[in-house]
Amino acid sequence: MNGAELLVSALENEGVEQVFGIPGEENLDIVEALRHSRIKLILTRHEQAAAFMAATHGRLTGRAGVCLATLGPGALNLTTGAAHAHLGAMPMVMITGQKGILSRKQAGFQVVDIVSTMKPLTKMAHQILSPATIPSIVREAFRVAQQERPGPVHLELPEDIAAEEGPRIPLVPPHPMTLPVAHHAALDHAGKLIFEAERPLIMLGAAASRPRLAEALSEFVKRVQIPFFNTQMGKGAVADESGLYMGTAALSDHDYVHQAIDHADLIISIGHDTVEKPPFIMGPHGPKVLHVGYLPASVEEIYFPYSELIGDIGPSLTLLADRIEGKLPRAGALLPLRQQILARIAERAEESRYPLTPQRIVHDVRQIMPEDGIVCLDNGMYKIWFARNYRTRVANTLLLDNALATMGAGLPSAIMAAMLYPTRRVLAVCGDGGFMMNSQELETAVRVGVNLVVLVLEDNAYGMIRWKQDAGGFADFGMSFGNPDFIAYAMAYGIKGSRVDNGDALAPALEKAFASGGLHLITVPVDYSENTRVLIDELCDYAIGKGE
Ligand SMILES: Cc1ncc(C[n+]2csc(CCOP(=O)(O)OP(=O)(O)O)c2C)c(N)n1
Ligand SMILES: [Mg+2]
Repeated sequence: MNGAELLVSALENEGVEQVFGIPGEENLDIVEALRHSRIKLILTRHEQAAAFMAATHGRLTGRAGVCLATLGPGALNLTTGAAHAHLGAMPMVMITGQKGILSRKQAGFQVVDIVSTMKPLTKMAHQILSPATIPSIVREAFRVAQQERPGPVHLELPEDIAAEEGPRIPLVPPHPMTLPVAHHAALDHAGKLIFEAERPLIMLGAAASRPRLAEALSEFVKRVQIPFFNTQMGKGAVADESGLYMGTAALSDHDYVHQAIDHADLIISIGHDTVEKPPFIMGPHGPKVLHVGYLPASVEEIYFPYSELIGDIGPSLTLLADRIEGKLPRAGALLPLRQQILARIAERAEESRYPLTPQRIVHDVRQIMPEDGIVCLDNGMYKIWFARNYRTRVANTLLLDNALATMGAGLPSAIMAAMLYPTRRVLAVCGDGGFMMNSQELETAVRVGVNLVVLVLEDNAYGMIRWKQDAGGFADFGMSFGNPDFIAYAMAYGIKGSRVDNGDALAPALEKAFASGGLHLITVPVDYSENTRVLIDELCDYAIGKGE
């Protein structure tokens, strides 16, 4: 058994079903071992997309996704995906090749110190030096990637170690892990804080969206009846039909949801990760924050909790609810603000203007997506609108990256979601800038045969930056570009393309595409004048009205 075969059986031992990537000649032993295994090799058209797909696998299942690349250039193409998984806490294992380490027959050709490159982008980066260590290193890689706080791990397998024959080394069986639950003294203290609060408010952050947490979290909110809001990456963690949803903090301040935040005297911050763009700015006179997390909070200028409840979040919250359920007469103190906040957010969502307003686009997408449908966003201006306006009912049904916030991840993550959930509707929403960063993956989507609709928002610009330019008083300069004919582009991949040509045509186009199955690309022109009208002028007037 050679090193590559041992590596692939160690991957099988971890339950890996697919490996995404682009091999190079240094990976050929691994490719050969994959050919004889149960694991599918899914080629992508850029390594970055393979990493985004593997990261999304980890995010949606809690089990690390695996991607593969060659040495040097291929490995370097994984780095943005590594950072996306690292900041976004998505379990992923990256495997890259390397020239032989026992001799240097090609001298320095294509050799880059990838392990050092990957170190700051991962939880662990290792070069494998002998086949004998493979079973334990692979087990350790998956353990590290999947345990809290999850993230990426990098393993480099040099080609001579991959080819080296040796005895069959026993694999290390994975075992289920039970995390420690918060200490009873911390639970008592947290219970006391909540009991004493006049106007408590729950915030659901990125870690609240861990797949295994959904049920316990919804149960906690239902039992304590305290209203909640979420960060962008905490969206969907508790169904907003609970009657307790107060909004999403897509901006850091001055949005309508901040009315509730500003009035709260205690924020129970569940799973907040400070990699996210701040959902609110803590200051000395604001509400107290109780941090509930798998791990202690990292203290920042704008986040410094008053108290912490650390441990496995689900069971800890169950114990907390046992202490306070039914004993909180002021639990709903902030609820009277709810209706007004949500009504303001919903304004103008049904206007027939053409090009379409972002509010209308979000509204129409919501109409067509079933409760469990998954919307995967790329990065652009529309992300703020979706985060703010899209109402989620099921955990992990609005996938967005508010951590690295990289462009180019929308399409690959949607392909992964569609592969994992073939019977659910999956929609990728991309700007015309971000879509073109990984649009070549349409071919991957065609080849793997997913049902997927890709919605491209056309403004012929890097709209988000153009808006920031405008908001910052800069001249409109350097942000516009031309686009290919997206319908012809779709046709070139053998998929159906269509263009929304009036203000009421988006929902029917989406419905038709989903109903007919397969892969579709729809383009819709977007009117971004709403960015300034709502997100600057209207919110500014609102802040002035409050006397700020
Ligand atoms: C890889 C990468 N490059 C640059 C940026 C900075 N950036 C954020 S949004 C944005 C514009 C996105 O344009 P587009 O995809 O067309 O979406 P729009 O805002 O126009 O809707 C840019 C350049 C980024 N986040 N990621
Ligand atoms: Mg654009």
